[in-house]
Amino acid sequence: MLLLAALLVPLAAQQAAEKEVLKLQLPKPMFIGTPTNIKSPNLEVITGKSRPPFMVPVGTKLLSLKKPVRSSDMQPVIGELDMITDGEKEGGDGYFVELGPGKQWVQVDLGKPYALHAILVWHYHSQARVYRDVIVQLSDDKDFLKGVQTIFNNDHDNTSGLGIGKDKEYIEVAEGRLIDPKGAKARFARFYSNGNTTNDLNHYVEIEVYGTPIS
Ligand SMILES: [Ca+2]
Ligand SMILES: [Ca+2]
Repeated sequence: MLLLAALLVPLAAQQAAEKEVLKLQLPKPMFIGTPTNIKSPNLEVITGKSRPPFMVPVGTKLLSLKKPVRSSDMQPVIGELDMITDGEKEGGDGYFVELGPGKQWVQVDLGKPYALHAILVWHYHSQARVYRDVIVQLSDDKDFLKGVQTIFNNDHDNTSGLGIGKDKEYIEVAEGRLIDPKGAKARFARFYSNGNTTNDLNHYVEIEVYGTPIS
């Protein structure tokens, strides 16, 4: 009996944790090499290396493709909001949405809550830039008034007034930024930014949200 219990427990734990590599389709890089001309007090150490494979639970799927997008700026300067979830991730002109200056957000509606296992963001990748005050929040409330979980925040000095973030700023590259929601459950994902090192405007090429159904 004791032996049986000892065998069963590890097996169950193994099944619950069964993982596979997240498969991504990445756009072509638009610049090569490690940019050294960007100075920022909260910038991560630049290694120039590509991201290692990221493990997600077996069965994780892309949930955000063609899902509706809302924004604090519903009339973008360039492009349309639906370009943020259209699956096109190239870096050149015609692929990015440009939102107005200062603090702006966009949010993706997955239609219902899912358990989320990976989120990728491409703000802009035809030139090395750092976007300011990148904050990613999850909620089941479309207005983000209740049940808000913050899963990424690199606003180290609280410019955006959503709290001090402990994450580092980063340079945009073609592989996008992967944020780990660690299985958090939510229907809506909201993304803040506050200009960038080139100008005061806010840009998105694509957002991808990956997850599994909630049983
Ligand atoms: Ca796109
Ligand atoms: Ca800040």
